[in-house]
Amino acid sequence: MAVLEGLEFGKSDFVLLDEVNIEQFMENLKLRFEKARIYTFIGEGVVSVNPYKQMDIYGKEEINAYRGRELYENPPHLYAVADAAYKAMKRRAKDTCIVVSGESGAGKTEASKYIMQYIAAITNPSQRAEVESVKNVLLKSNCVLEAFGNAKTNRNDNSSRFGKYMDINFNFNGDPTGGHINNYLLEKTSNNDRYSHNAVLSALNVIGFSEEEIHSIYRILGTILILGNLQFETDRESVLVVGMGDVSHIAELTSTEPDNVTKSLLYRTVATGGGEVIEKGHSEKEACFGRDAFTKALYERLFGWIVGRINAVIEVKDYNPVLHGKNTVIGVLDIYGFEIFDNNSFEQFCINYCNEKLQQLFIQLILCQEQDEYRREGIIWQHIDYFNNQIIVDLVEQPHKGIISVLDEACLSVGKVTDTVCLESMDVKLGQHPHYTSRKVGQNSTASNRINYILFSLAMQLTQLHPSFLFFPIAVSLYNHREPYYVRCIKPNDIKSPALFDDARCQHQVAYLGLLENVRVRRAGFACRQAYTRFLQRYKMTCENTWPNHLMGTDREAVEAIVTQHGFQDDVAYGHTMLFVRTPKSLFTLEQERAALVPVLVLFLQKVWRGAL
Ligand code: AOV
Ligand code: MG
Repeated sequence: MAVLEGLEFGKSDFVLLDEVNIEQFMENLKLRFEKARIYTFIGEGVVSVNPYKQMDIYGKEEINAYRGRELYENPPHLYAVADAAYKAMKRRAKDTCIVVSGESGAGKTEASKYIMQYIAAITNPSQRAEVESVKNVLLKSNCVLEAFGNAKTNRNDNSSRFGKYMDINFNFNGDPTGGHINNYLLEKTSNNDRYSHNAVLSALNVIGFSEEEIHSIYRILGTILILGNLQFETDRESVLVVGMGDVSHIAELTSTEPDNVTKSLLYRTVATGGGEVIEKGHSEKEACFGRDAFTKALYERLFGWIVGRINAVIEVKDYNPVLHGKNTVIGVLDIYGFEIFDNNSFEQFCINYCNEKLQQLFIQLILCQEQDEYRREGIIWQHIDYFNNQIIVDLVEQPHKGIISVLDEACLSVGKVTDTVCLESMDVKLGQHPHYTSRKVGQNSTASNRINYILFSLAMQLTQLHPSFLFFPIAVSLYNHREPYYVRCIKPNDIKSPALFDDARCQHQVAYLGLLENVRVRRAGFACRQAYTRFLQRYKMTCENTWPNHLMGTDREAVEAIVTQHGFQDDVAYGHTMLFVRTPKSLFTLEQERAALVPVLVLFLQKVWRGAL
């Protein structure tokens, strides 16, 4: 809980609301946005509203203010969450992950970059060269990945078309030793002019790409660009490429003969019934389809190769557990956000499914984590109701009757199954599902029914189905054992304005992100918790029985003495190893008292040192 902000900026933690209801939540969110306070805590997580303008809150001064401090000691910030994850990793040798979620354009990628920059800034104080180079590569890789993996959409000028899970490995010192990037590429569209050629080139150099490799990248990009623009024409039943100059250019870039290029664009190899292999000419439509598939495959391979190349540079090498201690990890997950366009395709289906899956993980972990901690510490817990989106996830992935399974079946009989047949099969299998609306009905439905939109997207080219997105949910569940920290991003309006807080749009996001339930869970439980030793260390000066040292049997008894002296014994519960405080106000009181005592104490100590006492 931030003690440094006045009430005119609203409540810095939603758990401090007088009452937890949507009106108060929205009022606080709006007030803070209007006062340029874009971050607000919910316990250890942070809600972020995209400011759509540069904020002067990411400098050295802020980094120093958050380094190694407790959450409530500073105003809410991404840095506070990053520091909490870092502390858990360093002090308790915990693997942690920071999950950044929110819809397209809500600010996930920006947030994950600030988090990475913070972690880079607070580590390696001794400036060891090998650690610096790992940090450099990790930071620079963002620029390269964005240049190749982001594109402009209606929703976001710099929209991530790939999901990214970036792991940073640390040694016992808390310094980065390497990392790994998992990418989940969906859309193969880019050459983004947002990134200056020079910036990308310099990033490629820092990462360690050789001149030859960089040259190859540009040659492949050139090929992709020319290929993508190739046109075909039909002349007396045979299909031809329009403009042979382009073909020669592609041949030159790919070091092959023009004949090979035309052949691969206009023909395919088919096995006949008699075991013979023959070449069959494409129709004009088939040639276009082949060209697109080829271009996309080329792009995907290039992207995959670049990620692989970065991984090879940053992977942890020569790790010696005896010398370096346990190898711990902080992961930062930044995926493509939920999106709806006028025309939605299979990509939107995948993107939105991944977001549902992520929300499911949030629900499970937030509740399980709380429940686990209370159980471990012997505290009694009250259950809170929440909307469990498992039902939506089931609609998509249930074996034998979920949407994916219907699509799978259709893929097995490509050529025989039409879009209509596929959609009918879905009607039969899913017609009874409460969140399924048949496409026939769905065409007239409203924006509030998300699944309708997903189903709109199913009139698609089934042959393009790519299974890589299915790995994403599996990969996410692998991180279940990590301690998660959440950044929940909200997009304030659809016109990228720094001044407009669109109430309805924001409220919709607050609802589907489950933020109110999150606050309730946090409040019904205990808003703050601290290990006895740490609590004692910080507040022992506020109680005569514990200052300078307590003579009680255990730290817990000493903590009880402090709590009782300050009169908030009804606001706490004593766990096996930590104190749970229901309302943060109690801690505020202690914090204030401590703040008032520190100067007195400093004066006292100075006198002692000077021998005046
Ligand atoms: P996204 O990652 O959530 O969308 P971005 O992080 O790309 O969204 O943010 C979209 C744009 O909003 C950025 O390009 C910035 O112009 C602006 N923005 C976001 N956060 C900040 C910030 N903290 N300060 C200033 N401007 C910001 V997508 O990748 O589309 O789901 O697939
Ligand atoms: Mg993004």
